[in-house]
Amino acid sequence: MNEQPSTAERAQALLAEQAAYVDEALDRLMPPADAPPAPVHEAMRYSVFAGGKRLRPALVLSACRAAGSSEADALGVACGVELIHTYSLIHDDLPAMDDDDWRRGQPSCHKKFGEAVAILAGDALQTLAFQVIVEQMSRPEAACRVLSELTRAVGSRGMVGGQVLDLAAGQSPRPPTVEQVEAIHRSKTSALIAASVRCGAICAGAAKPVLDSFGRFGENIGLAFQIADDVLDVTGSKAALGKATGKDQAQGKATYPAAAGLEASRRRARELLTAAANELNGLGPAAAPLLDLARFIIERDH
Ligand code: GRG
Repeated sequence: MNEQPSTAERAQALLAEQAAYVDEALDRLMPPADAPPAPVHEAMRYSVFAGGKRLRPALVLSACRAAGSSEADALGVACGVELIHTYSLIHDDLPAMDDDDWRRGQPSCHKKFGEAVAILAGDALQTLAFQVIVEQMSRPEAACRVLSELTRAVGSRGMVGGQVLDLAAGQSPRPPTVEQVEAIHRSKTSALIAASVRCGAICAGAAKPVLDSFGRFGENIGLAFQIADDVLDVTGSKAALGKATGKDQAQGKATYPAAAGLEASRRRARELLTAAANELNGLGPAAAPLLDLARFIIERDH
C-alpha cells in the first residue's frame, strides 16, 4: 500500500531540494576560500556552509512560485537572504551578544577564527548579500523594492533593533511580559522571515493585495518560528539543535515560555499558524509548499 507522505516529510523533502539549489548558487557567488584576503573568505564560507536548514531561502523560492513565477526568478534573492541570516548568526554568537561557542553543530565562527575575523566575516556577508541581489536580479525596479524590504527588515527598526531590545530585556530584573516578548520577536526574527516571503512575491511581480497577504503570512510564521525556537531551547536536545540548550533561562532571556509558560507558548504558535494559513486561502495548490514550510516551523525538532 502506498502511504501519502506526512507534512513533515514533504517539508523536509522540499527543504532538501531547495537547499541543494541554493547551495550550488551560493558556492558560485561567494569568493573562493583561498582568494585574498583568505582568512575572511574562509570564515564566510565556514559559516555559510555549516549545515543550516535554509528555511528563509526556501520561503523566498516558495513564495515566488506561489505568486506565479519560476523559482529561478528568485534565486539571487534567496541567496542574499541566507547570507544576511548567516551574518546575523555570526554576530549573535559573539561574546558581547549571546556568547555561544557552538552553532549548527560546530564551533561558532569566532571560536574557530577569532573575534576580529568573525566580526568582519559577518560584515562582509551582509554587504555581499546586497551585491548578489543587485547583480542577480534582471529587473532594476524589482531589485530596488527587494533592497528596500530587506534593509528595513534587518536595520535598527528590524532585526538589529530587536537585538537591542533583547539585550536590554536580559538586563531587567523583572520577568518579561508577553507583549514585550512579542515585540522583540517580531523585530528580531519575524521581520526577516516576513521580508523573505514578500521578496519572493516581489520577484514574481505580485500585486499589492497579494504582497500584503504574503506579508501577514510571513509575520505570523516568523513569530511562530521564534516561539518554537524558545520552546526548543527548553525541551530540545543539543544533538538535534547543534548548540547548547537551556541557555535562555540561564541568561534570563525574554522568551515566550518565560513570559507565558510552555503550554501557552505551544498554543500561541498553533494560533499563529492558523492565522498564517488563512492569509493564503484562495491560492490553491500553488500555496501548498508555503503551508508545508509553515507547519514545519512549529513542528520541527531543530
Ligand atoms: C550588528 C553587532 C550587530 C549585531 C546584530 C544580527 C543581530 C545583531 C541579531 C540577530 C538576531 C538573531 C540571530 C535572531 C535569531 C533568530 C534565530 C532563531 C535563528 C536560528 O535560525 P534557524 O533555525 O538557523 O533557521 P539555521 O542554522 O537552520 O540556519
